[in-house]
Amino acid sequence: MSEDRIYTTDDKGEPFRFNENVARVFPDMLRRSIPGYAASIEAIGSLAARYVRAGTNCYDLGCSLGAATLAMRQGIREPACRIVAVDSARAMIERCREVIAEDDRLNGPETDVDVVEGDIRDISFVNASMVVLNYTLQFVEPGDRGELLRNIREGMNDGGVLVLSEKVADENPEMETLLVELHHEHKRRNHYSDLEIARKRAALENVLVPETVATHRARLSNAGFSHSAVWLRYFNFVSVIAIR
Ligand code: GEK
Repeated sequence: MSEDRIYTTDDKGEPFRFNENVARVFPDMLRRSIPGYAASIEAIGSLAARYVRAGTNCYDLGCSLGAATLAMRQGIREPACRIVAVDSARAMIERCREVIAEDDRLNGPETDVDVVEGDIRDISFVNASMVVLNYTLQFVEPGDRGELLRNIREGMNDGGVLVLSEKVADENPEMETLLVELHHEHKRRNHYSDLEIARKRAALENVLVPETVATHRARLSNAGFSHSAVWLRYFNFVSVIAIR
């Protein structure tokens, strides 16, 4: 796995982008940066086993290199399903296609996967029993998030599951400061320097826009999801499941 050293050298003070440099080191970046990332992927596999129905579609939105897609593929117990993996970053999609082709070769394509380069705001969702937004909604403009969730919900079957994982903000400024500091300590333990942490934070400003857990859950409810629950929280990173 290539090591993420992007902000040791490569800093021109530009906003963060999902380019070739990022795609090359991405698994290492997520593993060292997102507390709870591995747990989110593991749970996506378990939820696929429980919720995905025969002959339905699953969507992995902002699939990056396809980690959640592979977890769903391994978890699905039913026949004739299809996973649609979508990302707008060409560098991610190119590598994701290689990852899926390798999985086809090693494990056989029991569940078909379509890897689509595109914006998740432009996708039509149909006959979906599972939809995953694993740390992706945070990159969508806040004003577009409600409509996206309504579109997703409209394309889901009754009883289908949405997994929404996000970096979140806290309503209370003191708690917010504490959670951010705990996250930065976590990154230091994972061998990011103070300079790398500070540069990455600046690059993500206005690119990754976190909201509170209450805002996310209210939006899910407004979009028509019947109930939701936080199943994972690790500092300022949460994962929510919502049922159609
Ligand atoms: C994982 N889910 O490994 N349309 C399509 N893709 C988008 C959009 C958009 N509007 N906005 C952002 N992306 C993955 C990790 S990473 C999380 C997801 C992170 C894509 C973007 O190109 C990137 O690949 C992904 O969302 C977010 O479980 O980097 O913190």
